[in-house]
Amino acid sequence: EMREKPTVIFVLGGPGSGKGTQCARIVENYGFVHLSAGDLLRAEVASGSEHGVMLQNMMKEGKIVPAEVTVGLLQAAMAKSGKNKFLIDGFPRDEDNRLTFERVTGIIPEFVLFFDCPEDVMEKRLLNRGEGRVDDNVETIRKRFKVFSCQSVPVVDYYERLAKVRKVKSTYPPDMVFTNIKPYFTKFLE
Ligand code: UP5
Ligand code: MG
Repeated sequence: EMREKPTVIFVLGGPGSGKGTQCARIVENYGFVHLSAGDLLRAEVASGSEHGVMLQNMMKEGKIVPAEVTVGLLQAAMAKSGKNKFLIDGFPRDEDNRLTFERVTGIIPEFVLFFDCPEDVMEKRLLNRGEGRVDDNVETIRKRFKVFSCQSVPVVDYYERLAKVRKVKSTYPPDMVFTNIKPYFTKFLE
């Protein structure tokens, strides 16, 4: 039996722009599976895998880990879910991530949901998050901002040229941000 190619939506935006917060709402309302690349990497570190120490050190510096690792984790999580509609949160973060995902999975995203938020707002949110993440300190947050603007924004620009970016301002309260996202998902109502 032929299996349909999965539907993938990439969810991008700076550190603390609200990707995880809004993905949880999209999952509740539109039946997507939420795959946060960062969460998968943190789970890999916690599991004590062979790459764990290297991954933890790179994340502590705000660096983008090798694409093969992230794509491998995403692919495994997609297969394991048994589902066919995915929100891939915080990925692809650079050109190599994007090309590796495309080459390995053959999947082209339906669109890119992009959260637009100024750095001062994101920095305050991250410093108040209180989940004990190794990268939620002022020094690492500023490195993450730099990596985001130098390496991730060009990926957003690439999809912008393909008219695939759906941009939402995420400085408003979470309910209001979600209201502004909904129109992009009406076609996925079950
Ligand atoms: N909050 C959220 N929305 C709010 C709103 N509208 N108003 C007020 N407060 C709001 O939100 C952050 C905080 O803000 C929370 O306390 C929330 O309650 C509040 P959250 O939804 O968690 O924001 P998010 O955008 O998900 O922030 P996150 O820190 O997760 O984003 P990053 O992109 O920095 O982190 P990620 O986990 O994706 O990646 C971490 C690291 O992993 C990277 O730096 C990198 O080193 C590595 N990585 C890779 O190498 N490759 C990958 O593909 C992915 C990650
Ligand atoms: Mg997140």
